[in-house]
Amino acid sequence: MKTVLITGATSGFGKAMAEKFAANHYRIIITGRRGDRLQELEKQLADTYKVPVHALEFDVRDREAVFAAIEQLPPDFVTIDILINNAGLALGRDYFEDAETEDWEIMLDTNVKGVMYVTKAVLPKMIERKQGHIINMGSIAGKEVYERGNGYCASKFALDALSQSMRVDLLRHKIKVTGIHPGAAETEFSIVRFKGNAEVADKMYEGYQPLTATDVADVVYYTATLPPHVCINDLVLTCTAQANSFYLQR
Ligand code: NDP
Ligand code: 8X3
Repeated sequence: MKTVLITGATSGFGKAMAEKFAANHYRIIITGRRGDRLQELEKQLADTYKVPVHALEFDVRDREAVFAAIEQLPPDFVTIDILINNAGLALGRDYFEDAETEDWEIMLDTNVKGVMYVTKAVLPKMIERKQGHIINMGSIAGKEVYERGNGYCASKFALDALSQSMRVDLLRHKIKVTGIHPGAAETEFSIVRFKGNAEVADKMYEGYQPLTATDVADVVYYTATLPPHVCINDLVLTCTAQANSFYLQR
């Protein structure tokens, strides 16, 4: 039985991926900051799919907490085959001059440094075994900028560079690295971005059919289950109503 660690599994893509992998008999490690949701999902996956599930509660920005959590994994869960760096967020949608510097800090710390910490903590065992797959959840916002996307776009462009760097550096250890770049998908992403303003968040998905978390989870699962000699390096997916970063047909 293979083991997958999914960061940011309390909602959206991460939760859908946990369900997809559990349904396909993977051993699951789920992470996030909201302990109540983690507990609920741990129970749901174990009860429904009868697979071993372990929940780790930590903030990916907290370097010490990240390393401590990975070090404390129970013996059955230490051999991680697939790491999905999914935890991330956007905060604010303002012109550069109006954007909050604190929002920039949080996005860069979470979307870039958080991925570096978690990956560095998980890597030693993958290197030892000379196998593993790291999947980083980028964004179409990391391929092309859009108006008022400044800090979020910068964080996802940086993550794209990081995925490319990891792929080159980890090649000699036979570790696959995949960057996945979804376009607009309806999750809690916009509620978080607009700081709880559901009315503004809902408008983001009006008049067209966005991606769902399940659509993204299915694509990630496909990427993760290809034969050992095949690696999708980089994959952009959008709903059919979207082309490029913010061109939507409504
Ligand atoms: P959600 O808001 O639904 O989920 C985000 C997840 O990230 C939650 O589980 C949250 O858990 C976790 N998270 C956020 N900050 C931290 C942190 N500091 N430490 C630990 N966990 C954290 O959004 P999505 O599912 O849509 O987003 C998942 C990823 O996909 C993100 O990286 C996002 O940038 C990216 N993405 C989203 C798109 C979209 O349109 N929805 C499109 C392209 C990419 P908790 O709050 O419990 O910590
Ligand atoms: C989230 C997608 O286009 O809202 O990464 O930035 S977008």
